[in-house]
Amino acid sequence: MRTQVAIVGAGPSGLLLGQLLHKAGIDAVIVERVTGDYVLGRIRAGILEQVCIDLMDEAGVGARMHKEGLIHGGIEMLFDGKRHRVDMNKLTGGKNVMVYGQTELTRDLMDARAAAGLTTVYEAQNVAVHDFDSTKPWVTYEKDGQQHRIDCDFIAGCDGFHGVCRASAPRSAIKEYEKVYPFGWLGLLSDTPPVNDELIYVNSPRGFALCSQRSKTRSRYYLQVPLTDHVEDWSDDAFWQELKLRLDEEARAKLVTGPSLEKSIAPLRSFVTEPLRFGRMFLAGDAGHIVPPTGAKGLNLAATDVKYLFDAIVEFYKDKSEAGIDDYSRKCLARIWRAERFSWWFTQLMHRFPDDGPITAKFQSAELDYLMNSEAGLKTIAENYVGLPLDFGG
Ligand code: RFL
Ligand code: PHB
Repeated sequence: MRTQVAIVGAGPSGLLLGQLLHKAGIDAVIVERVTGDYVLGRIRAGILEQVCIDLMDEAGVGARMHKEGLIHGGIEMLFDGKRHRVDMNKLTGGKNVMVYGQTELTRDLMDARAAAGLTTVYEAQNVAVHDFDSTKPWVTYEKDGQQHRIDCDFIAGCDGFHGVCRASAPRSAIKEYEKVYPFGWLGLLSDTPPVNDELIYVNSPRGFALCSQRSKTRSRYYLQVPLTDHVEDWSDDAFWQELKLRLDEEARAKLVTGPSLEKSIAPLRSFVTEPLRFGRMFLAGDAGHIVPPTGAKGLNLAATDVKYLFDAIVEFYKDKSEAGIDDYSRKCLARIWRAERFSWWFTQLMHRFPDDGPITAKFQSAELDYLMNSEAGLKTIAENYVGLPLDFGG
């Protein structure tokens, strides 16, 4: 098989890139290790920045998102038993975020791809990337016991943190930066009305908690838990009990509990690969970087990588120029490090670190108190949370 762009991975990055390329008349094939249902079963991000919303529109798949997504102009911060609102809309001159689950965004992209009759090879085994240091790279995979080959101009590594593309880059050409946090997030999804109209980020003596949502009738909650905890050890009741202990009086009284639809523990990690380009192979999304979810940046960063990669590929075919692909890594990394910094800072501000003494909790309280009472402090949170503009800093 021959295509212009071989995309490895049918998560949000791969599907969004595939859809944008299709709209621009550029041919792409996606190979994915698992089934489409498996991809849809992974409950992950829930907050879209405007850049991500705009890209869904550019890809022509924004209709359901605009109908069902919930616009949020603020978040609440709970610490020392009191809630404070960050009016992001006012602080950023009218910017908002949207509550729309990664599952829904992925489903919209999958449906559009199927409707356009584009090729996605699900359950592709032993995907391998070849000769990406030449102008004739190729990808192989096995399916139903048969070996297949895709010849292409470019390989897009959209295969997540555990993918094959980054792992295939020469070790001598790659530098990786990593911080693993000493706790995880236990998430619970339930068909119960959210406890609050807006998200509540909680710094409590028992650890971090987050009250999020997917719709007016579906809630997503998270608890900071030790890395040694197993999801099987957390009954729904135990989860709700612990969440209540981390909330304020009003939220405790308002919280509606119910059976979980999904429960899982995610580890927290900051991770960046440099560079993101190896000849004719590019890394995008979680394949190149991971943020702890505290700043809700993972999916949004993936979307901006895709935007930059898409623009560069279009420039290559339409203008016969390699300037865009030559600049891809630098441009992405500038934005990635800004989001990495914010996610790391927000994580250390809001969590209990097992090796830190009581003084750290006091520092956190004092910092939160400062932030909530300073226009500059509030603005710092707001402008990072809604997402820095694409042209920030040049
Ligand atoms: P994905 O979604 O991991 O998709 C990669 C796809 O590549 C496939 N793949 C392969 N295909 C072929 N051959 C191989 N060898 C392959 N290896 C892997 C995988 O099966 C998969 O389908 O990466 P992508 O597309 O870059 O999207 C990134 C986002 O998914 C990610 O940034 C966010 O979900 C991160 N994240 C969260 N972000 C938020 O903003 N808020 C959250 O609440 C949030 N929760 C999470 C998360 C990430 C998690 N992970 C990765 C463990 C919770 C979890 C558990
Ligand atoms: C979510 O709804 O899953 C979510 C929202 C905000 C975050 C992380 C996760 O910071």
